This record gives sequence, C-alpha cells and structure tokens, in this order.
Amino acid sequence: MTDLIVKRRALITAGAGLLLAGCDRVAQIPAARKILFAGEDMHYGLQRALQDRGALAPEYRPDQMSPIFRANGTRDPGTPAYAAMVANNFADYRMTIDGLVAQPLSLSLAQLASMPARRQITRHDCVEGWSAIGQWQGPMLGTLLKAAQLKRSARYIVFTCADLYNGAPYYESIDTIDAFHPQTILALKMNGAPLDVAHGAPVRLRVERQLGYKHAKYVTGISAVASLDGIGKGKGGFWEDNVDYDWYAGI
Ligand SMILES: Nc1nc2c(c(=O)[nH]1)N[C@H]1C(S)=C(S)[C@@H](COP(=O)(O)O)O[C@H]1N2
Ligand SMILES: [Mo]
Repeated sequence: MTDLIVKRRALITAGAGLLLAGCDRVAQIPAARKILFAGEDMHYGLQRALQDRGALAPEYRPDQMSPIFRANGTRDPGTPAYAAMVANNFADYRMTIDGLVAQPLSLSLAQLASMPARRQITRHDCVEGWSAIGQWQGPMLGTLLKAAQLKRSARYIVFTCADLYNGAPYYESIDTIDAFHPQTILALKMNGAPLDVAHGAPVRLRVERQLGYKHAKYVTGISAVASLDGIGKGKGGFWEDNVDYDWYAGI
C-alpha cells in the first residue's frame, strides 16, 4: 500500500467521508478547506496527500486572455517613497534578497530584466469571487534564490511590499516548495507591457498554484527565513494575520 493510500484512508476514517467524492474537489470547497487544513501540523501532510505540489497550473492560449483584468486590493501604494520611484520610472528601485542566503543581493530593474525569464498565461482566482486570465513574464523566483545561494536552513520566503495597511507593509510568504515551482515568477510584465501601478509595478509575485491574495504586488524585499514567528502577527501574510485566510491557499 502506498504512503498516499495510507494517508487517504486516515483521512476517511477521520470522518471526512466526503473525500470519496474526489479529494481535489472537496479541498476546493471553502468550508471543507477550513476543516481539512485546520491543524498546523496537518497542513503539509494533507496537502501532499491531496495533490502533487509540483504539478503545473493550467496555462491558456492568447485568445483566452481576459479583455479586462481587474485590479484588487491596493491599486497605488501612494506613499512618498513609492511616488518618487514612479516619478523616475523605477530607476532607483532595488529588490533586496536577504535572510538565510550566503550571497545577499540588491538588484535593479534592469538587472532583473536581463535574467532568463518565463512567460505564462494563467488564471488568477480571487477569494472575493472573480477570476481573470492574463499573461505574466519575469525571472523564476528559483533562479534568484539560487543566485543568492539560499541556505538549507531556509523554509519560507517572505515578500515585503511597498504598500502600507495602517502603517504596516503588506507582506506574504510561501514555502520553499512553491518558491522553486517553475511557474513561481517575479513578474515584470503583464500582457506584454511593463507592469502598471494598479497591478503591482514594478515587480509582483506570481505563484500560480495559489489564490490571488498570495500574489504579492509592489515587491521590494525578499527574505529567506526558518520560521514565520515574529513576522507581522506570525501567520505568514497580511490577510492571514488580519482576516484569518489560510496561509496555504492552494488551487
Ligand atoms: N502588495 C499587495 N499585494 C496584493 C494585494 C494588496 O492589496 N497589496 N492584494 C492581493 C489580492 S487580494 C489580489 S486578488 C491580487 C490582485 O492582483 P491585481 O490587482 O493584479 O488583480 O493581488 C494581491 N496582492
Ligand atoms: Mo484577492
């Protein structure tokens, strides 16, 4: 009997008989997600049993792209520091990569743009009930983490953003599995043009196997850490801290 079957049996005997209807589908029902992924330690085991973390999110054809891609959350950080960056077309922008890395980096937009890039047409799903298909282009996060010589002790990658909510920066985090997923990129372009302010200029995360709120816009800092304790309120992201969204928002 495979490990996976043992885990599925354990789930079913735990009372989640609904799972017989199809694990992946049940995992997408919000109420079921809350129950299934309630315990901290159960998170990983369950997610691994339910789906292959390395699988690719669906990609679409250019003719399937949405004519209008809504902007959500912050549409302009509006701080003096951000406004100054916009004013000189992000010439002073730097992306810092620090924390548990042997080679901390500070990269300009031109340096990021000169790296090998991935381009993908994917569907963005927001928990508020809308979706849109768009094309994204930029270096894979994994390429950057390798360049920074990520240490083995790193477990999470934390993204700090230029927009503030009640004075604190928006932030998000993912684990190293998603960080090295091939569709996890730092997008510099959307639909063939440099990212606009509404969609996260100059750099935003695309982490295609997860819901919209994980796709941090206006990223200015990337930090590799061993634990999320002591960052924000410790739950790994702005919405996780403040409205109890799941940290792992897999789709
Ligand atoms: N920095 C930052 N990133 C963010 C948000 C935000 O308010 N600030 N909102 C999130 C949410 S809820 C969604 S659905 C997407 C929206 O991305 P879009 O504006 O490109 O559609 O960005 C996510 N990333
Ligand atoms: Mo969202």
